[in-house]
Amino acid sequence: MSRLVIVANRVPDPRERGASAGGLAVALKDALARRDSLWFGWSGGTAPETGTEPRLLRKGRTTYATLDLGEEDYRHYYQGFSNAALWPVLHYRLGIARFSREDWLGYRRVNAAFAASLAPMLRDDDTIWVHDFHLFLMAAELRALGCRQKIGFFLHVPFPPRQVFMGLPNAEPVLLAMAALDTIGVQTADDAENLRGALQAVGKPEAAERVGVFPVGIDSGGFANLAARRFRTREVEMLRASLVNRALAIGVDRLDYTKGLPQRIAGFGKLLERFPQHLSKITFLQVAPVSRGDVATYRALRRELDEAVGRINGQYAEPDWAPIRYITRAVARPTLAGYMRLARIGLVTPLRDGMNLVAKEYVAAQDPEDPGVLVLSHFAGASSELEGALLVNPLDPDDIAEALDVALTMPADERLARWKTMDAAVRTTTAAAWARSFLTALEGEAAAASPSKAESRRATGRRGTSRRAA
Ligand code: ADQ
Repeated sequence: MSRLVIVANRVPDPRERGASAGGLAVALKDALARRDSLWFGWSGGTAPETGTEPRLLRKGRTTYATLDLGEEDYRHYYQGFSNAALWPVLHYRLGIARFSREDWLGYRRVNAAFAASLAPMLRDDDTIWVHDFHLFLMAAELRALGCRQKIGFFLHVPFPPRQVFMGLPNAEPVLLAMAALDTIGVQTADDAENLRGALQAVGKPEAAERVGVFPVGIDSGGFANLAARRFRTREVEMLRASLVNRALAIGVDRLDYTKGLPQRIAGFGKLLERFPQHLSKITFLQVAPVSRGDVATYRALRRELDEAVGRINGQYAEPDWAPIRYITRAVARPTLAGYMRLARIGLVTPLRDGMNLVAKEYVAAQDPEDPGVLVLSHFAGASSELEGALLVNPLDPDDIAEALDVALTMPADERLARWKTMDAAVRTTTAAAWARSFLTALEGEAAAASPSKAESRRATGRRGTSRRAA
């Protein structure tokens, strides 16, 4: 089988395995296990100038090739165009996007530099799969260098309606560059419709036809096992003991303005105000490690949350109960899995989200005998698959409060019935299924069909690496 070349802004650290590895590494695990692969992208480090010769590291059948970013390029390509312009626009937040020509030039420069550095490493029959909005121009740059391989692209975040995207001063060159792709994957039918509309508007109807929907998933069996095992550990036991029989609601997010955290805190405050019967009966644990702490919007968000949490705790806390526990440090994934299993409510209320894997992880983590309730934003991609969730408008604190009240009083048989439909969905659209269906679209049936070793082991009931790694 031909080699798979993954191109992504960040390359995972090959020393981190299984549960501790980054999201994309986990999602691609099965795809990478079945064939030789090259993973190319940014090392995560900076240097005076962006590198040209990638550092190579081989592990198993995968070679990791990384470049440092020059300090200017880090500022303009990463902090600037990717995080301050594309990220908000793609999440429908045109009003807070910051545009500058220097950032756009930096973005073009890095996409071109990555392509120039990757091109000499490519073999004629490689299949190239580019990930996410940092690298919209990559395929066009590779084509300009004469690369004729199949190139696919997956957008992990939403794609907004054409009228919103066109607010990006460089919308047109970005869309034109996407016409160089053979397969363009997005998370939901809405994203596909929006992207097709935008491609048609710039005169690329043939590219619009290459857009397909590939909802990303998790390793649901692996996560369920992890949660069940971690449930019995000291950390989870300590949390359980500290609740003193109160219900736990949990939120787990990167600290990002797309995740709807101030609105979520306000919704929880509304619950305490409007439904005082729950006072001292529920504890809300929000885990939100700081991300992009060097961007001003993110620092402002942190201050806003500190204040909101303090206000609600000050207003409602008792000497033996604080309504909100708020952690901005990272918590290890296995521990989070155990916490999710303990929580009666999973509170996942992004203002916009490509998919939101936390919603799926919460479902997978539940005890099948006594599952909790998922309160989920209409505006997360996951809402189209998880029909058993209580769907809310994340901008409306009253809606969140009412859903929390329903969740807290929901009879066990309804909880179970709702969870079963969600669990079936999460077990169907797994990470492995996502990668397989995308690669089938890109390469054709035959190339992507043979099962990986990990899948064969699972099918025959033998312990696979995902379980051991957890
Ligand atoms: P993210 O915006 O990072 O991903 P999400 O899909 O929710 O959002 O989370 C990714 C992973 O990070 C999950 O596995 C989650 O458990 C983990 N994580 C989140 N908060 C954490 C915390 N506090 N501590 C430890 N781990 C945490 C982008 C898009 C999403 C899309 C994914 C995958 O923005 O919409 O679902 O890519 O395509």
